[in-house]
Amino acid sequence: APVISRLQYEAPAYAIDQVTLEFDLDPERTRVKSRMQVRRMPGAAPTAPLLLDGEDITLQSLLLDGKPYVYAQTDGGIRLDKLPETFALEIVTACSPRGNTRLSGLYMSGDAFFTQCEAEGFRRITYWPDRPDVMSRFTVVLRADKSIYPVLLSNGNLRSQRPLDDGRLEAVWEDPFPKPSYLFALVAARLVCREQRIRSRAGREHLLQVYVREGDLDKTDHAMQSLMASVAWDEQRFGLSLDLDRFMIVAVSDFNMGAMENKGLNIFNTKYVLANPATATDADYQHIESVVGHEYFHNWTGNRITCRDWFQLSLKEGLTVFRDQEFSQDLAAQSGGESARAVKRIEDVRTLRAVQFPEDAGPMAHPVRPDSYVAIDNFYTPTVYEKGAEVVRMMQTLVGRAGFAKGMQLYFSRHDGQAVTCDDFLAAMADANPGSALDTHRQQFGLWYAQAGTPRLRAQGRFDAASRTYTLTLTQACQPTPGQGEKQAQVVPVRMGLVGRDGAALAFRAGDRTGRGPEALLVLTQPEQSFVLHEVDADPIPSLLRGFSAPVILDDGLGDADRLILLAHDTDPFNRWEAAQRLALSRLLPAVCEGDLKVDAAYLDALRAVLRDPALDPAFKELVLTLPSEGYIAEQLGEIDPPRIHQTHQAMRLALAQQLQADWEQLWHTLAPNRGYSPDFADAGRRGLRNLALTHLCLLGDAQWQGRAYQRVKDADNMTDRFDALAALVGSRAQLAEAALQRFAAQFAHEPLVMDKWFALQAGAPGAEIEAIRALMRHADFSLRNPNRARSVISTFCQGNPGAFHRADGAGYAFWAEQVRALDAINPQVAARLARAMDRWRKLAPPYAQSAEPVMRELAAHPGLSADTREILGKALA
Ligand code: B3K
Ligand code: ZN
Repeated sequence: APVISRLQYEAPAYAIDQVTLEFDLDPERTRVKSRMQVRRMPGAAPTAPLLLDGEDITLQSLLLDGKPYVYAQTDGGIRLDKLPETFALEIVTACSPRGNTRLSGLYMSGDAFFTQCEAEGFRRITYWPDRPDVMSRFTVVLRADKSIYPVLLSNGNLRSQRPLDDGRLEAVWEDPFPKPSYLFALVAARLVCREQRIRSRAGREHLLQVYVREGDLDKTDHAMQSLMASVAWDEQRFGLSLDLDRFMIVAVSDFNMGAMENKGLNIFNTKYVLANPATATDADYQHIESVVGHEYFHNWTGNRITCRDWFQLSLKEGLTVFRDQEFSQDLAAQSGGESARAVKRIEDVRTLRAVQFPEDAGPMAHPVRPDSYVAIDNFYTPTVYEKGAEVVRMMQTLVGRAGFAKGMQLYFSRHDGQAVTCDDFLAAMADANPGSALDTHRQQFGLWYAQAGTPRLRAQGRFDAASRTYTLTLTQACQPTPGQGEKQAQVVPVRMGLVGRDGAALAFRAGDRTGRGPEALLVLTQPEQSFVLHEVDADPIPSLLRGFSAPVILDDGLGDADRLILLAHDTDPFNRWEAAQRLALSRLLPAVCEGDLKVDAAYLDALRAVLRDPALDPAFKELVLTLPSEGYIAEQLGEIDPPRIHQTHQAMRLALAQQLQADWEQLWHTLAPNRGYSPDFADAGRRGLRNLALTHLCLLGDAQWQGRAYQRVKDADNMTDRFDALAALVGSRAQLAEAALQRFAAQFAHEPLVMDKWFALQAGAPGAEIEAIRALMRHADFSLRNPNRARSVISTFCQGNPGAFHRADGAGYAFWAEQVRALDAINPQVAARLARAMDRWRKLAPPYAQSAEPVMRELAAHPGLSADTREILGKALA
């Protein structure tokens, strides 16, 4: 498959102003008639051909202005030459939704029709210039058997609906907004919906709907609440109102990813819609809130202003992740106060470090705005999403919240209705904030879009008592990444403060024009730069990169004593947490390398003090007491021995369980639940910490605590407590684990999303053997075709259970290769994701790397492999 390069971009030669699509829906053979109004773009050569993409569809007829027209076959579609300036084009094609196991284009889930068109699924429905910079007004006519598909949905407004003589139903939908093909959607199914009428701040009435299968209606309340909160938030924070009369969310259980922002008709993985206290955990509730928000926010950032080409994906994704993060922070703060914001920020940074940092250090490292790809689906990555969001966040840090809102306004006034680039967004932000650091350094700031790799910062400070100055010298460097040997210095906003040895915040003055205060924003732009802080009264401990003000790796040069002070006293909650993580790492890393783990009294006392501090949120305590993940530990080491990391990690957890036993017990008793279940910040935080206590107490192997956990699996009144108790039993290899698992499965056999958790818990269990994974795959409810289920077993084992997956005998790798092949034949997108489990193989210690390589090479040589999977393996082996 060819490599597509960013710099090859050419504007489309033809515009399609209007299209009417008629669907005669049939599982085996769906007929699609497309009638387009085509116009040559001003500036395009009169000889320019019209290129239409098409994949896995059969062309039945093609008429130009009502007459058959000759077309040429191309690699991925057809080409029309010698065209008039404007014309009507009518194309009839057929496709087979039942046979579409890739879940891209028009496909079946159970006996219902759904579509997924981003990035390149529309070409699997009809011939079309399937690129985001071609925007059209869509009218959609759907016809299907009324008895099986009583609900027919598409984008925009329902114009009419009527029964036909042949027992079918016909619905006509019209989307008032021009859109690219990737935002097209249809649904034909037997569904029920929860409805809500709302009036916006602007005074307009809207109908919100959440569509699910019969029987799931009692799990739609939270999604609807989240949607209403999203609508209100975007109006309040950015002045962006819902632009449609009707906004629909539809849940489907077979879906490649989380959800999709189709205009007015969001289609969601059931995982991000369905929740009630009996089936969903606190984490599920949170994810639903943020994904509902994310897709809704795309209505402006993505749909009203879209991407010129797929290299600009982060224009909509980075920005929309940033927006959903801010939304969740604001909601958390509403119920949990300001410290809830910090908790959400810490969780987001933890995700970034767990998934994006390794990507940036591995064979798939790419800039936030990639330069080339083979399969665009491979670039829906943590770099484009999460690092992209950090880049947008740095802009906000540099121009302030109000300045950022101004930048958004300018962005919309310039580009509403257009398909634009990441540069356009940066330009609007900088232009709206003249004289800001973003404006001054705009060109250099653009390197965040262009350069891959995580910059490393080193900090060194010197206090001079005589002049009362503290000189902070920062250096930055970035390792080479594939295709980028040399890196230039980037713009790094460093939010910082100074802490005295007594723990008190020290005031200082950062420059001539700033006043004396507890905090400053330093803007590093050089490879090495010194900042002189004035009026410093005592030798300080620097608290750098507060709130994680830039996505970099920081070597702060601090020792244990400094970190203990920061953990106990820093006014920045992020850096308090960070101090705890670093204290844990400085005990874990030597133990992984040399084998003897020391958990000293100073460290334990510090943790105890956090647990006992009545002023701190339970959610924050839980984060402080959660060790860095095994994956994050691995990234700190030159050579990775996953089983050894796992053993050390477990040993440390056991030590914390033993040494803090009295505190865990105390927490268990004092955090007894409020009556009734609410997923709000405060209640979820209490549950989280209490269940962390139970997890540690079970680790002790104490029959009494394991018995309590078993009791909770039996009688908990919500899924969070039930599942956490089950996980505590499985994670501590308790004897009762097996019985608890069986009980749980019997109770939730008819709840697929709960069963996904049950499968995943076992696939991720410490010491899971391959045979146990195969046994899960022989379970009557296992299916390779359902992405959620396949991921719950196979990806959880291969990507989420490093201690068991990496084996000296290489059996894990052989299993992985077998599953990648099997999945690839069904669904390349899902297979390519799984293929990435081996991204970091070159860093593996012997014997792991040695046993991985031949397996990977053999898999890569398999002739039938999809372009998606081939691209991933090719890069890993390059
Ligand atoms: N835009 C979609 C992702 C589409 C993935 C295609 N492989 C979901 C989202 O980011 O909101
Ligand atoms: Zn998105």
